[in-house]
Amino acid sequence: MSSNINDILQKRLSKENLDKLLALSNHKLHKFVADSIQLCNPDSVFVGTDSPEDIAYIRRKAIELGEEAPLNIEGHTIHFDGFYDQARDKANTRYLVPEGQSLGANLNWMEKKAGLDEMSDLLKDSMKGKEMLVRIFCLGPVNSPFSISAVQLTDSTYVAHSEDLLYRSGYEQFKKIGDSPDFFRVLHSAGELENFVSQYPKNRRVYIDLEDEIVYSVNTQYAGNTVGFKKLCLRLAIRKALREGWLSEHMFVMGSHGTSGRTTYFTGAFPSFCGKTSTAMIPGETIIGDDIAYLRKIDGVVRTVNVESGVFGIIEDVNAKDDPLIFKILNEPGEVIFSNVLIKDGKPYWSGDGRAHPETGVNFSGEWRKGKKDPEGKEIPPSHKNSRYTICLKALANLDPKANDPEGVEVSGVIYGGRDSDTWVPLQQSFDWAHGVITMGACLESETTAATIGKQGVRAFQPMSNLDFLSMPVGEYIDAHLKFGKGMKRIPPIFAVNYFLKDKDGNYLNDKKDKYVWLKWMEKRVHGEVKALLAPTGLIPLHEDLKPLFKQVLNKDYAREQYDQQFTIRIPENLRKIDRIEKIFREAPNTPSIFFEVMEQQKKRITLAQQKFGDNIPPSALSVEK
Ligand code: SPV
Ligand code: MN
Repeated sequence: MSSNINDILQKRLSKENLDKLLALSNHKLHKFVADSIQLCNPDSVFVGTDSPEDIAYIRRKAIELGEEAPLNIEGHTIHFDGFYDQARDKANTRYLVPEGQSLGANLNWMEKKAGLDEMSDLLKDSMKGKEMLVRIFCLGPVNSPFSISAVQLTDSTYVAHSEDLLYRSGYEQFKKIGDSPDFFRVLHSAGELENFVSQYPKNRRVYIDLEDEIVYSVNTQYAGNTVGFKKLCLRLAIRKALREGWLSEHMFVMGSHGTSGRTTYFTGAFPSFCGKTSTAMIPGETIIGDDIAYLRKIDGVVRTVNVESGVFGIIEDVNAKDDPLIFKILNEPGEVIFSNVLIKDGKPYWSGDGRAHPETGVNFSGEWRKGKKDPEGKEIPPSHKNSRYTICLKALANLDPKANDPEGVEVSGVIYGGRDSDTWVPLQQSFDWAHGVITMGACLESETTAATIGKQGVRAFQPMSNLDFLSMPVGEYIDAHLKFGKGMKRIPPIFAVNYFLKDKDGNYLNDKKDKYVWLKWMEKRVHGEVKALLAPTGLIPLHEDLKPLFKQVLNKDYAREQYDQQFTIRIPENLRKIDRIEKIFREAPNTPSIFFEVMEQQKKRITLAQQKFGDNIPPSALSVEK
């Protein structure tokens, strides 16, 4: 350790905290902490180990300092983010790129030196009067080929507490990496607080230094901008994965339970608010994770782990009927952080909870009463649309027994899904890996939602549901997926689902629970137990296979007319989609040529089918695959 670093740490840390830090003999870690102390100037520094006492300290401090308040049920707390700090801030989240390099026109980036200068100004003395919390986590299970160590420095007890629920403790794991420089770093300050929320959201900045693998975040508390190991380190992991030949994805991991006791594991990529968590939580199935997965090819098969150990879930519409398992956790003793819901007499309420709501209370706007307007004159709802709950996965009764397996689980199928009201059928399978990667993953589009700041309901390009987090030109990212498909002993089939298809009058064509059936069909398909129809866009289920599944899973009669309406191939819409996506990739740098070849083949198939059958092709016109 250089004497300067040593001096700072000796001077600014108590003996107990210094001992905990120095037990990790890693120069880069010590330098990161010392540099950050000098910049942010905290009054004190707390170093957390994996011990229950250290974790309890953070939980206690969150309440003492007012970032969280206890609710009536034991272990439940409420945290509010600022009125203008309720979602991921895409516009102010930028990559820092060394001089002379470029990330192209589609990613939000700036020159590194200018970004670091701006960050230094914003972070300067930002922790004065506060304690800096040093927390060490492990992304992925510990002792695993997937493990990545990660360090968070923050002045927010809410952020540190959330991370204790969402990630595996990694202090002991960190000892194993010794002096290795291979770990992610996150520095966050909520900035000045007023009424426990960041006071200057206009100065909110989230910068990701790709070269040094450091995330900086300031003047914000919303977890998507501050819990560095979620989407911010996902961006670092995407690049690390590209360098090392694996994949880092915005995906759930779940087990579907088929006949004779088998478990078939799927990963699924859906943009926020498009059914990702509810698919991972389908009753009767088991969950491994609901947001971020690492995928590696090990001995020729694809294996995956959940990067996280908890859920930061959307609470809207979580109720006893639709999400019984989560609803139960939200209503019984145990650790839960509610954010941005309505509180009245120590009880949380949110839209779609199935309960009668009080007309007054406290919410993300402060004291609230029905009819209260925001400064723009818009009525403020009782709970914010993006209000959330944070829980540990281990609280869930349906947690898969392999959730923490260091070897991960074998991926038997990959699912892509977006919010698409007019184009894709509810369910189809690709012809092969490249066809799935290109025409399903890379072609994913989704209508925008409340998970990010901005207008909702606008169709947007969403490749692999990962666009918001891409840290490289999209063509290179797709190329990484294509390369990943090479040299596999067992290639997982790729599926595309669409839970949001509407008829011409704007009515949804499917019930929320139809996804239970789609999953069962995919599970059977993986094992070669059902046939499929050959559509120009992919392989679609037969009515005769879906009908008994609807009966068995949902006790519903699935009429042939419903099926015909849902699974009619909409030709002009599919062709327009291809044109939109092709244009994007033509303008993006480094798209592999196979991308355009596969898109051309798809276009040709669709056009030929159009000549033969017209603009809307019912499944009855299609033949069964050979
Ligand atoms: C999402 O919006 O996709 C989330 C929540 O999972 S966060 O990314 O943390 O905002
Ligand atoms: Mn997500």
